[in-house]
Amino acid sequence: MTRTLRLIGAPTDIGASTRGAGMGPDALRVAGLANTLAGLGFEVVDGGNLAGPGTPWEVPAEGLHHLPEVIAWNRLVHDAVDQALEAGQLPVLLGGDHCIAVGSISAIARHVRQRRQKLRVLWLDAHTDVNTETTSPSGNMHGMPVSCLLGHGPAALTGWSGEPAALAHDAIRFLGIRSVDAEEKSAIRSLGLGVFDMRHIDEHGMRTTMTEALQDVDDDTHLHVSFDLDCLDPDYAPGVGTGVRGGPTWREMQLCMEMIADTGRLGSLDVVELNPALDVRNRTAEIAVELIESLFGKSTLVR
Ligand code: Z70
Ligand code: MN
Ligand code: MN
Ligand code: MN
Repeated sequence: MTRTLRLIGAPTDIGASTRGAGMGPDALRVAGLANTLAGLGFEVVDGGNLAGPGTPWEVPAEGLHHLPEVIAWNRLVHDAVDQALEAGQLPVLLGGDHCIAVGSISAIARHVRQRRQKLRVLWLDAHTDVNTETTSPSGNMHGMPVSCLLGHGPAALTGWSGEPAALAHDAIRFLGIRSVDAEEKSAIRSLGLGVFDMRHIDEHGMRTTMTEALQDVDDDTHLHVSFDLDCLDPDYAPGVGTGVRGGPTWREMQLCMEMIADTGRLGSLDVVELNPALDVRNRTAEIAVELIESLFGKSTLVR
C-alpha cells in the first residue's frame, strides 16, 4: 500500500531568537520537497501553510517571549498533526522554529499511546532545547520544547498529549549536541536524558553512534525525528538562526538519515529552524531535501 505523507507548513519564527524561520516551509517547497518524496513512491499531500499569529515587532526583554502566540501556533500544529495521523497519513511538519515540536510531538504521543506502540524521538540538534521558564537565558521558546514535552515546561504548554508528560525521559535521544546552557546540563543529568553529543560522534563515529541511538527500536516502535537544521555544521547549512561550529558534515548526516531509514520505523517528522533570510541561494533548503530523501529511504545501492 502506498504510504501518504502530509506536508504541514508552520510559517513562524515566534519562538526564535532571529527573525526569518517563518519562510522555511516555502523554501523547502521551492527546493522541491514534494516532488522529491513523490519520486520515492510516496503519495504526497501538501496541506499548505497553517495561519497563525504574526510575530510582534517588539520583543519583550524578559520572561517567556510571545507565550500566547507560541500557544496559538502549537494548538494549530497539534490539530493538523492529529488530523494527519487520524487519516493514516505520515505527518511532515515544516517549520518554523523548534517551539512547534510541542504541538506535533504531543499529538504523536497520544496516537502512539492509543495504538499501544512505543514512542521514540530522535532530536537532531546542536542544542538540547531543555530550558524552562526559570532556566532559560533568553526567554526564547525554541529553547524549551523538550522540557514542555517532559512535563516541566510552562503549564499552558504541558499535558497536551493527555498525560502530564508526552515523553518519558528515556523516550528521547539527542544527537549532534554541542551547545548546552549550564542549567540545561544539570537538567540532562538529573532527568537522565540520552545525549549523543559531538564528542561522542567524534570518538565513536556516526555509524556506532546511530547503532547505539537506535538500539531498542523494534517492530512496535513509532520513530519520530525532530530535525533542527542547525544540527548540521554551518559550513553545510548556513541558513539557520543560531549556527554552531563543529557539527556533523553532510556525509555524516546522510549516514544518520540512512540508518534511521533502515529501521523502517519512521512515523513522523519535524523539519525546523530553516532560516531562508540567512541562507545562501537556498542551499540549506536543498541540503535539507537531500537529507529528508535519505530519511525516507533513498538509497544509492542498486538492489
Ligand atoms: C539557548 C536558549 C536554541 C535553537 C537556539 C538556545 C536555544 N539554549 N535552539 N537555537 N534551535 O536560548 O535556550
Ligand atoms: Mn532545536
Ligand atoms: Mn538548535
Ligand atoms: Mn522519567
